[in-house]
Amino acid sequence: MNRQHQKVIGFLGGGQLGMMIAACAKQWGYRVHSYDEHEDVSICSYTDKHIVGRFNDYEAMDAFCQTCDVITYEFENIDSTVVERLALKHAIPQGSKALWYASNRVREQAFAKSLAIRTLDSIVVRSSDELASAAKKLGFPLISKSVVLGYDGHGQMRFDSEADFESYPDQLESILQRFIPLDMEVSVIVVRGSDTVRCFEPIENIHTQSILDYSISPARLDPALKQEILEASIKVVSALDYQGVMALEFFISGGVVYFNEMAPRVHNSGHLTHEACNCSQFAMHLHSICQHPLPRIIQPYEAIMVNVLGENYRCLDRINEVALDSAAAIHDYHKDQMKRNRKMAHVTLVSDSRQQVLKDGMKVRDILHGK
Ligand code: AIR
Repeated sequence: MNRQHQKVIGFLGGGQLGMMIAACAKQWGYRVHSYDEHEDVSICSYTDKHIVGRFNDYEAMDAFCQTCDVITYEFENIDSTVVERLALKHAIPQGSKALWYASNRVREQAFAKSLAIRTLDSIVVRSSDELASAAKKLGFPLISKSVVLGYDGHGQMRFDSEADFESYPDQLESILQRFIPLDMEVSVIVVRGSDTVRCFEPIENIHTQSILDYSISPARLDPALKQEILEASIKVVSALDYQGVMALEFFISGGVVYFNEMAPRVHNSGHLTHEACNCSQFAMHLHSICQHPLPRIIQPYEAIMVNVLGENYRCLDRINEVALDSAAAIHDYHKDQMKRNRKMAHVTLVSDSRQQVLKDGMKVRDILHGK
């Protein structure tokens, strides 16, 4: 029998991130309603009711929220001004402030600076002429990142000399930064409840062509840098009056920490918490938005998570046929269409030995790459 008295959790956005929170919500006995621009999205494997609509349609989103007890968003491409209006009437514990900053790189960088968190120098550009004058100040190599709608490497370009500026699309607003050699890219998954803030162990991220390739946890960090990163993360989540899971990304270059970006939602790098920790980022997010007390986070395992993109998806079945010392868990996103560079699934491996889990993780990655 269904526990029909249970709360309805509403999801704005129904991709894999929403899907994994929804799976946890269903396990706990909640009902799930979802709203997305597309039919047949990942969350549909778990949802009780799915509505298709635009992410800037206040009336449709308001009608959707009326059917839910608590609402969460899982994607930055939702209009923050609409969420601001909705939050006046409905329970949206993440609020709209974090979304407003995170959906625009100029605002996001200025916000970090206002909290005295170190960022890379950046200049806003809108044309190849502006690129040329900014390049004189910053020096090569450079990277431009579009101010809005830039996830998974969308809207990023690298420039090694002025000759590369020709390919820059006119009118595109980007922030331009020096492309610096990195010691490490690190993310922190932080969760803020009604009266507690908890952090997962920092995670080491390896990107290939600006898309997360694999993540390792815990990150091999100098204790002082780890402390600095955790303090900055707690400062951000608290300043935004945010409730839920938030991810912050940092660069470490020459032993110095720089804030890169934040995501007011669960995060790809945090997927490994599902197997590595006593409480996953998905469960923590639910605890937080449902106003439950937050459990203390414990991570008994060394973990690696390998992403599976469209071009690697056909090799996924081979993973279960290989003998590995570490336990490998496949998470399929149930997407309706396979595309190059589209995240289709991930594989997490855990072990008590870091060396072993890295070895097995690289084996899995090789299999996915057809080796
Ligand atoms: N997502 C959101 N920001 C970054 C990522 N990866 C997730 C969300 C969103 C889904 O990606 O879960 O709903 C969209 O995936 P796709 O493949 O349709 O672009």
